[in-house]
Amino acid sequence: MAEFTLHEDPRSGNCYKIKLTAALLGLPLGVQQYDIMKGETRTPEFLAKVNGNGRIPVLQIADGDTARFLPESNAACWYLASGSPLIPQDRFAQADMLRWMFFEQYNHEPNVATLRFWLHFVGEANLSEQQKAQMMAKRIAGCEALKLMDRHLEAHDWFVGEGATLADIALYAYTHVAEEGGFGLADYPAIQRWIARVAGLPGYAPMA
Ligand SMILES: N[C@@H](CCC(=O)N[C@@H](CS)C(=O)NCC(=O)O)C(=O)O
Repeated sequence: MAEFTLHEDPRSGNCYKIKLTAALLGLPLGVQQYDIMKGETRTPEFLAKVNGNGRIPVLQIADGDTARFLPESNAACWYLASGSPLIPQDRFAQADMLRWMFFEQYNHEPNVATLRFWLHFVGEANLSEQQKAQMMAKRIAGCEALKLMDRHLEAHDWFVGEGATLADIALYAYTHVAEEGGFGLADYPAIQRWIARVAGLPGYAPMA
C-alpha cells in the first residue's frame, strides 16, 4: 500500500482540499510543512525535488523504494479519490465534476483565495501598487463566481448528482473561509446551507 505525504502550508485552502479528501476517505496522510511567506517552496532543493513550479500543495506518493510527487491540488484529490464515491462513475457526471473543478481554478480560486491571502495574511498595507490595482477586479470576479455557485445550489444539494464529490471539496476549501477575503457570505444563503452540509459529512476534518 502506498504511503502519502502532503507538502503543505496549513493556511492554504489548496492544501486543505487534499487533507479533506483524505479525511473523508479515511486515508492516512503525513505532512511536511513549509512557510510560503518565507519563500520555503522556492529553494533550489524544493524546485529540484518536490515541484519545479515552486508551489504547494504537492502529494508525495511512496511505493516501496519509489517516491513520486504530484503537484496541483485537484490532481492530487483525484489521485486519492480514484475508485471512490467522491468521483461519480457516470461519464457525464464525471465530466461535470471536472467542469466545476476547472471553474474553481479559473473563476474562483484566483479571486476568492487571492484576496483572502492578500487581506488576511499579507495585509492590505503591505500590498504592492500592482496588487492594490487588481483588488477591485478580483472582488467583482469573486462575487460573480459565488453568485453562480449560489444559483446552482438553490436547486441542488451538491454540485454534481446526489452526494458529495470532488467538485464540492474543491469549491468548499476557499468558499467556507471567503469572509477572510472580505466576501460576505450572508448574501449567498444557498452556499451557507451547502457549507453546513459539507461540514456534516462523515469523516469531515476542519481546516487548521
Ligand atoms: N493551481 C495550484 C495553485 C498552487 C498555489 O497557488 N499554491 C500557493 C499556496 S495556495 C503557493 O504555493 N504559493 C507560494 C509561492 O507561490 O511561492 C493548485 O491548485 O494546487
